[in-house]
Amino acid sequence: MRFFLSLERLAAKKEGKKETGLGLTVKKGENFGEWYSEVVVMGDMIEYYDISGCYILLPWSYAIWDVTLFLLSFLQRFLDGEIKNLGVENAYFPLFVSERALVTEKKHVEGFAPEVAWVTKSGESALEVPIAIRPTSETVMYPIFAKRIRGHRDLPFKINQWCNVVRWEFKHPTPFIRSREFLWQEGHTAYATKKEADEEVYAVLDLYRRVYEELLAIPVIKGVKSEVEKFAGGLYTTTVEAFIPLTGRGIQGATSHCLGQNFAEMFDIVFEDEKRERKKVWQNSWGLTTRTIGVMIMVHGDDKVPYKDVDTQKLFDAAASTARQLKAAGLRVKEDTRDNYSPGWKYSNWELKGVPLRVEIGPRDLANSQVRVVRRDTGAKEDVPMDKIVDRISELLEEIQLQLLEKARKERDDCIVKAYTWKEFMKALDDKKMVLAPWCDEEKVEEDVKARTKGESGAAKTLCMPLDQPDLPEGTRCFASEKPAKKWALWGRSY
Ligand code: 87F
Repeated sequence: MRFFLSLERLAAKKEGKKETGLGLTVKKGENFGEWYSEVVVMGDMIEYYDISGCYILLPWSYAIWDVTLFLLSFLQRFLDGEIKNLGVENAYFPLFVSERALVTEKKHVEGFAPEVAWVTKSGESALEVPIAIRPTSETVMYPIFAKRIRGHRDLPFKINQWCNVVRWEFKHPTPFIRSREFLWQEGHTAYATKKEADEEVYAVLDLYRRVYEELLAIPVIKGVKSEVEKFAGGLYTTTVEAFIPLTGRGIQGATSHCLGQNFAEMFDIVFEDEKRERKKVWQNSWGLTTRTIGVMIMVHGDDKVPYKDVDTQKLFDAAASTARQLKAAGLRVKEDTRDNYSPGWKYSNWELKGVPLRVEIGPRDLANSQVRVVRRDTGAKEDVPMDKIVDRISELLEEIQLQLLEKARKERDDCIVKAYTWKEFMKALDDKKMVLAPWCDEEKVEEDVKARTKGESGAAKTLCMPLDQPDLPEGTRCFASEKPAKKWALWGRSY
């Protein structure tokens, strides 16, 4: 799968659309990669940039990040608010990392080293020591943890940062899904005991589940990563895994790690406990990125670009009053008062951007003191009396949100197949399914499965060991090694 369109072709398509009123040229089910590229460009979400793997997040997509994560009015600044509810404070650390700090925790950077970008020059002169651009902030933050954590009263110590990070990836880039610079929040915390750290790992994981399910209407599976797939610098990694039905690929939605005491050891983050003994702290780190936006487009994007004629008379006053009421009720409203486009063209334009609910006001509506409300997901139209607009539209938005989640959940569930044997496993993979299989939980077996499934569309790997485990009767064997199975693991190809 390639997500690629030349800049020129895209520009031409965009221009062509303006002139002809036509929208997408490919269907989601026919060429998913091209469809995705078209949607993010023609929906005014992304502009391409002259550095490969870097994209401009236009207001229409940035608003999703903003609204979802900072300002979401009806869920009250959802994620930021919830992070603060966990007792975590926001702070900001520098973009640049010294080489010395970066290699303090060798194991953590080892596998990632090729992805680290360096600044080597200022103007024409070489820097005395090159400076790395943060790919993640463990090595930036933990010296400060070491300095500020002294006694048990300084714990727990909890910091979150909203920022950009840079990872010079060499895999094929895809807007939102895999870009060389992306936005995220990274939470970093330190506790006196493992028990407290464990509890937070799962509290944060559930928060991430809620971002996906409650805000973006995307079902996710909570689970633990295998030893092969976990973050090597930590103790264990938990994940929320989403699924893209059309490509049959799993995708990691966000992660919450328990780092154990590895970083405490390397950065000397110690505290004096009640008995005046020196102890290493237990640490976690967790992050959620702008990948969320890409997953949302991939799961819920559609081919809808209708074009129809309606009365072209502009009823700006009625539109303004409607918008005012809806905004006062905390809804996000955009009035489109452009008079150089036909209503049909405007419908197409907003459909392309994914607006869930359209309110039309024509002369007949005005005469009847009503507006016409059109749902994107079902296409259903209904006339709503002007004095009931706020209640009815709030209700409809709630309903759309729930139905989107249910629809995506059903589609996802239909793509999970249980396999007890290698043959069943391969059949399911070929059918673009995720596979739930009894597993012996041995690293060598996972590497072996990877090797045996390596093909054009990439090897299969464990996505996670779901927290919610089906029954595993005594005597069940691993689908791959035929050794006694220890747990159910979810396998699949992934992004
Ligand atoms: C790329 C280059 C250098 C991922 C990297 O998941 C280092 C890294 O440490 C690296 N790519 N990682 C793992 C990040 C771990 C962790 N950091 C805080 C998270 C969530 C937020």
